[in-house]
Amino acid sequence: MISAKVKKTTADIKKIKIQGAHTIAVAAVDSLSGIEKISDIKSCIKLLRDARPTEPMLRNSLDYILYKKDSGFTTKEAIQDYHLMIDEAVEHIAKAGARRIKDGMKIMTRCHSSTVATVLKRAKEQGRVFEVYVAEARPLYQGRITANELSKAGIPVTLIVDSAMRHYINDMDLAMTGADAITSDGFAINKVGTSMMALAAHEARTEFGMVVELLKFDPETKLGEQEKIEMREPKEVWDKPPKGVKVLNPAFDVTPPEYIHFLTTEGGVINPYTMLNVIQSKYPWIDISLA
Ligand code: RUB
Repeated sequence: MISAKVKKTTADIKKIKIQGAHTIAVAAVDSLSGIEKISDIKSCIKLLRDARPTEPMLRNSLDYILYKKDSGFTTKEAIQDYHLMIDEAVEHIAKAGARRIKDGMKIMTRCHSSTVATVLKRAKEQGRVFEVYVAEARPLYQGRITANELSKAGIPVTLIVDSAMRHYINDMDLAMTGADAITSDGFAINKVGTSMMALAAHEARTEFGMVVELLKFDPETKLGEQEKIEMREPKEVWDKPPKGVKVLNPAFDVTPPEYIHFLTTEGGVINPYTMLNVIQSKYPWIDISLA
């Protein structure tokens, strides 16, 4: 049986009422609370894991709950354990990420990544003085969530449209985003337009990095699967386009590893090519060989 809470959470994830890889994964795991029967858990997980296709952290997190249930944990214990693991991961990322933020820096980011926001807020709490340019991430403008959150934390923020990223990148000391997925060959998938930001940063010789939990690694890519790019409704871009005009709305794009200077993870600051090794030692329960 699928609970009303799981149905609602799945719907909210699909509609982007719940957004960002980390928040999606945590909401999905939390929605399993109170469901103990393994057959019910499996039905709920089946529904939740496909709520958005480009979200390995969602799938890895749900797999973790199943793994813990198989090891004899109650659902409540498995969820508590998951929270401990994920909170510890974010704490490591916040510490390592904040170290890279120096006084006087101008930093560009885009869309809304809770992980990026946590790093920037941590640097601010530590007394660092810096400012952030946020690209808005049309069509759903999640950049406004970031701008609002950082501004409330007392960080000076400037909002720009996505197409102004290259115009301002020369003024930046650092460009930094979150990620939804990292593949076995080190490619990173994040909100569509991120690859343009990385490209502009590369051209301007501005450092570009990502702050990312290791659970965003997609084990299926180890077997040669390509990360699926979610296609969203065209009407998010243009509600009623004129007849004859086709609208495409990919949610994400792919940034090649050669444009990514660092990945700040709970396993340390690494380059994208080494993600596989780090995740294997940190989370051996992710069955990479048989994925
Ligand atoms: C959000 C997005 C975020 C990543 C990382 O896209 O691309 O950068 O999910 O976020 P959407 P986090 O709004 O379509 O979900 O660091 O919070 O996991």
